Amino acid sequence: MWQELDIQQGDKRSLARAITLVENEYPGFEDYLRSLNGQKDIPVIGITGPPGAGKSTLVDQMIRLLVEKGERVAVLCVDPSSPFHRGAILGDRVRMSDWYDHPSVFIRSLATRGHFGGLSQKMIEITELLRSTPVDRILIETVGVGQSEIEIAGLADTTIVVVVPEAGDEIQAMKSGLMEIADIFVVNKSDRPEADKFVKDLHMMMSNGDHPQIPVIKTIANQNEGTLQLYDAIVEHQRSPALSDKKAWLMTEKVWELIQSYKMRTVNKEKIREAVKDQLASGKANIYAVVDEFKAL
Ligand SMILES: Nc1nc2c(ncn2[C@@H]2O[C@H](COP(=O)(O)OP(=O)(O)O)[C@@H](O)[C@H]2O)c(=O)[nH]1
Ligand SMILES: [Mg+2]
Repeated sequence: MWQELDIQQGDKRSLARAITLVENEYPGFEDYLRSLNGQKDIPVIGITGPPGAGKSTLVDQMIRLLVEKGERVAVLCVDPSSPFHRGAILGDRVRMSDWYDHPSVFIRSLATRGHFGGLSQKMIEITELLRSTPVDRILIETVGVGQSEIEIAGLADTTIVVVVPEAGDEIQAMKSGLMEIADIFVVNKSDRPEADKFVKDLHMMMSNGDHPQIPVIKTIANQNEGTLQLYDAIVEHQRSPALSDKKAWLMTEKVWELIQSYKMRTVNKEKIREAVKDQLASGKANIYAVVDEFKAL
């Protein structure tokens, strides 16, 4: 089964199959992941932002640009609202189908729930898998901001936060967390009249306080405007000395995340629920009795 997978030669069907097997923790998947020795330093670009901000449109334009430059691109999409799958609405499907069948492009959606292991664990493992294939760049689209648990900052070398121009008040409400994770801000939908004011406010917000000055790129993704500027900003970030420091931090984050997942593997929430019910039924529920029963496993 695993031996038949020929991902290091760039066979897309093998890669799709390998991802499914890893996603479902098919027996032997851990040995398989360890056996991949081709891990190269392939730049990983994360694109995050609220639903509807234009992330997929931007990724679509970015694929076009990279393919035109002769690059091979892998795209991992972890956005439940994304049209980056074959079952999407007609317009998007037509647009994207070009890429699904393009020999230099591999696109994969990752379910946000329903697979074994945690989502972060799967994102790390699949990114490592993609690194073992002959690609030049990996793009990961995740829906971010707010309630979402999808954490891209610990995964991507360059994190792009996509926002859209909104009323001045809302920028204040923008999670300061975004400032911490963004290497590049994209203000998409710059065809909106309030775009310039928004960009100005964004710069102002960054100059107040001790936020670093993050590049802000204006784009109109559905008209392919600003894509080239974004590409330049990505290249600049990937060449910056700051990135070599970030790499150690990133790998530490990933190791930490994987250890956490592996350690939790034997902890079964259903069984905890049973034990909790017993505790509650006893009339003097003790939280530590349950914790101790499970933490030692
Ligand atoms: N007006 C305008 N619409 C855009 C722009 N970029 C994307 N859209 C539209 O916004 C909608 C959401 O885009 P999508 O890429 O699916 O957003 P995602 O949820 O962040 O992936 C789609 O209908 C796009 O065509 C833009 O720059 N300006
Ligand atoms: Mg999307």
